[in-house]
Amino acid sequence: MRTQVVIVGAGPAGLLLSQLLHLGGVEAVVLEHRDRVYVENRIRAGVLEQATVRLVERAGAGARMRQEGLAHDGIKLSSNGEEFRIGFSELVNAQVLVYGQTELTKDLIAIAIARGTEPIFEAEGVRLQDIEGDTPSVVYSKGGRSHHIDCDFIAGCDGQHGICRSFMGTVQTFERLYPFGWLGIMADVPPCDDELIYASHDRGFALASQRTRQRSRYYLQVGNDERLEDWPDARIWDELESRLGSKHSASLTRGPSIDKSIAPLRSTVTEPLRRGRLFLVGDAGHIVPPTGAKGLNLAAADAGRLADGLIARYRGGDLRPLENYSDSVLRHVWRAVRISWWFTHLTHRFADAGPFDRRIQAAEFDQLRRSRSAQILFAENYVGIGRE
Ligand code: FAS
Ligand code: PHB
Repeated sequence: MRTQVVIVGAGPAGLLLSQLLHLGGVEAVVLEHRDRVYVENRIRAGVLEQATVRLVERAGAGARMRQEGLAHDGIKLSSNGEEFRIGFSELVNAQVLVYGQTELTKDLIAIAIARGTEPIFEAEGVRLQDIEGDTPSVVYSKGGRSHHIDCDFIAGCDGQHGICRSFMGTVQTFERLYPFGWLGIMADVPPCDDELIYASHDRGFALASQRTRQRSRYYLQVGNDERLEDWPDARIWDELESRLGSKHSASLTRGPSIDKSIAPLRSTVTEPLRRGRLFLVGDAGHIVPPTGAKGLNLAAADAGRLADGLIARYRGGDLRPLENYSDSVLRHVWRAVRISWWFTHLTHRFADAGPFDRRIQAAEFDQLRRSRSAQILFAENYVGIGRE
């Protein structure tokens, strides 16, 4: 088999890249080691920046997103129950769209099937060959048969646990592990507020998010040693009520969880993001804590940049966008890593933080509450530094 680009991974990065390339006249094959049901039901992110919305629409997959996505003009921040709002529209004339990554994945797979570019699911044992040469190739097996694909380029879109990073040879890895994780719960109950609430509390961080007006998504900061079985629904609802503050006690509708998980928080960046004909895209190249809602949006931005570079190369032979891929993506990634690191430090409880650190956190919250220019900077960072 021969194609122009092999894409490893059918998450948002791989699926978006595949459709943008297809529309740009570049042939691609997507290899995914899970089955379609698993991929379409993975619960992850929920906030799309405007740049991401534009890329999904450019890929022709934006109809349901536009119809069902919830436009948000601002978010609320709370410190020990004292709450204030940061209005994106009035501060920076921008919004974000609340639309589950799960739904976005379904939309991208549906459009791929409609265009005859469906990913190859349950592709196992993916291995990359000759990525430094002019004739790279990818081998995999499916249903007991092995397959070989000759190609020009390989996009490693296989996420934080993927294999493509292991073919990058000598790289620099920058890592910050956080001493806590997020316990996430999904429930078919109305959200406690019409906007997202990021709550910093002496007991720990909490986030009130949503998927629809009838489906809520909440998170609690928990220790890295915490186990899901120690968190029955009732304990989660009680802790959310404590951390979100009494203002939301009446509006915090409880109900049975339809999904519950604990994910560790960390920042990781791999440099460079290219080796010969192999490019790392999205989580395969960088991970950020979900505090700033950047992970999915970074993956989409990477996919857009690589698509533009590959289309330019095939259309007219201009290699400069491809040559600039790693540096331009890393500039954007480090800005998002800093924002996510800063917002995590502002809102979470660190066990080794003493009274001095907590006063600094309180002073930072106070400046954000009082200073319009601090709120403008926050809003610019949250709604998306987009693509320069
Ligand atoms: P993905 O991990 O989404 O996709 C990689 C794909 O590659 C997967 O389908 C995987 O099955 C496949 N794959 C892996 N190895 C393979 C192999 N060897 N061969 C073939 N295929 C392979 N971001 C936010 O903004 N907000 C959040 O709230 C948030 N919550 C998250 C919760 C969890 C538990 C996790 C893990 C991440 C979360 N993220 C969140 C980040 C997340 O949304 C990612 O940024 C986003 O999924 C990145 O998309 P991709 O780069 O496509 O990687
Ligand atoms: C979510 O709804 O999953 C979500 C929203 C905002 C974040 C993280 C996760 O910062």
